[in-house]
Amino acid sequence: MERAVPLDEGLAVYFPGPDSFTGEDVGELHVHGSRAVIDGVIDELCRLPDVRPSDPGEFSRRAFANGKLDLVQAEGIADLVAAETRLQRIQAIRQLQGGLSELYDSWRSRAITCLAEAEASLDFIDEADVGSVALDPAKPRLLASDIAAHLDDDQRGERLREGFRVAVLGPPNSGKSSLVNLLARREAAIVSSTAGTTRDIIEVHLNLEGWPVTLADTAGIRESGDSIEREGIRRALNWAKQADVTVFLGDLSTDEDAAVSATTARTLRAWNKSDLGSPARDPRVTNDDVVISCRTGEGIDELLEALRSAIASVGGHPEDGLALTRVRHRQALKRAAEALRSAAQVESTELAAEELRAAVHALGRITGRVDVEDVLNRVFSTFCIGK
Ligand SMILES: Nc1nc2c(ncn2[C@@H]2O[C@H](COP(=O)(O)OP(=O)(O)OP(=O)(O)O)[C@@H](O)[C@H]2O)c(=O)[nH]1
Ligand SMILES: [Mg+2]
Repeated sequence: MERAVPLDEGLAVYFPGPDSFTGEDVGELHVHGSRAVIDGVIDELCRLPDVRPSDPGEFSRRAFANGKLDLVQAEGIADLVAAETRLQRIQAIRQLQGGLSELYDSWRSRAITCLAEAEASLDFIDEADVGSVALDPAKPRLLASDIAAHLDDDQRGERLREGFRVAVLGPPNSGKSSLVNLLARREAAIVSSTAGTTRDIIEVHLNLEGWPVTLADTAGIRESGDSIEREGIRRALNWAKQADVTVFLGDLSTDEDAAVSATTARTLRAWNKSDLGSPARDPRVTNDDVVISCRTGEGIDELLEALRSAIASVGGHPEDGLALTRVRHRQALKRAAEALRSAAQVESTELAAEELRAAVHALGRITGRVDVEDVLNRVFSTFCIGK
């Protein structure tokens, strides 16, 4: 028989409620992080009666149930765990600390005030002093426009959470793959002097001074008889349509005029192979363009700076104000703003009250103030286990 051997040497910490993360009494075991140690400890623990592994997000869900956090803060935790860059971290920690929750709750309480006024005027409808407590339609209208201003943000918070999409487009052989490899600092894409090398989209992830960026190397754009290459070009243009910024990379060593106009996103023009061409005398190069060489590294810092500033101009800065971070919030806010606008318009106070109740409910669902079992299941199931 195998002799009993300890599983690990570790640390046990006891957090008594209600000051623990979940509000309950919590014990933590700190062990060495290898697969074998973790599996061994979990197997042993699960032999005990009433012990089971936690579900994804279960700790945060308990903290929510015990009033330690609201739903928006809980989502802030998930974002903090997933944050890959400094600016993503700043946005997530601000959300965790309750900035967005305060904003949404303040809107909810303004909607409740409107509702109370509408209901009060309904209650006193038969009495002599009707009118003294009537709902002033300017109030829901103003609240709706405050919410609309928050919604009209170019989705900068959501983009920062998800990362900015930057497409590198250009004619075949201009050095798109060379540029992507240089920025990614690895040989992600095949580089060759054969025009039409890249067909599939190759995505690499960059941290551009805190901005999370997905950079895509794409197939060179040209009229092609090859069906696989044509499919690559179709994908390239498609990806670029969804991009926040497009880098158009021209080739100074050829004099072909290669304009790509298929993208709606903001476009940065760069010309590669300055070591072979003479950009100063090239009529295609304008003052706004960046001249680079992937071979010598010339102009690469300048290109990165131009890219960073293009992204910053679509992205804003998480410290400049509270940005909407999730589609879930956006949908609820849209619903609330619509209901508030109707409340300001309808003739009957009864209908106005109905709309205001819908607005209060929609705003309450964001932070989880109202009964939202369906929302809870959706939110917490995206968490990782142990959070
Ligand atoms: N002299 C010089 N050659 C370069 C430079 N950048 C890339 N090249 C060369 O140009 C050729 C094409 O480079 P790629 O990076 O494969 O070009 P691409 O735009 O990805 O080409 P496709 O995938 O075919 O569209 C290769 O032989 C590279 O070594 C540069 O700055 N100077
Ligand atoms: Mg390529």
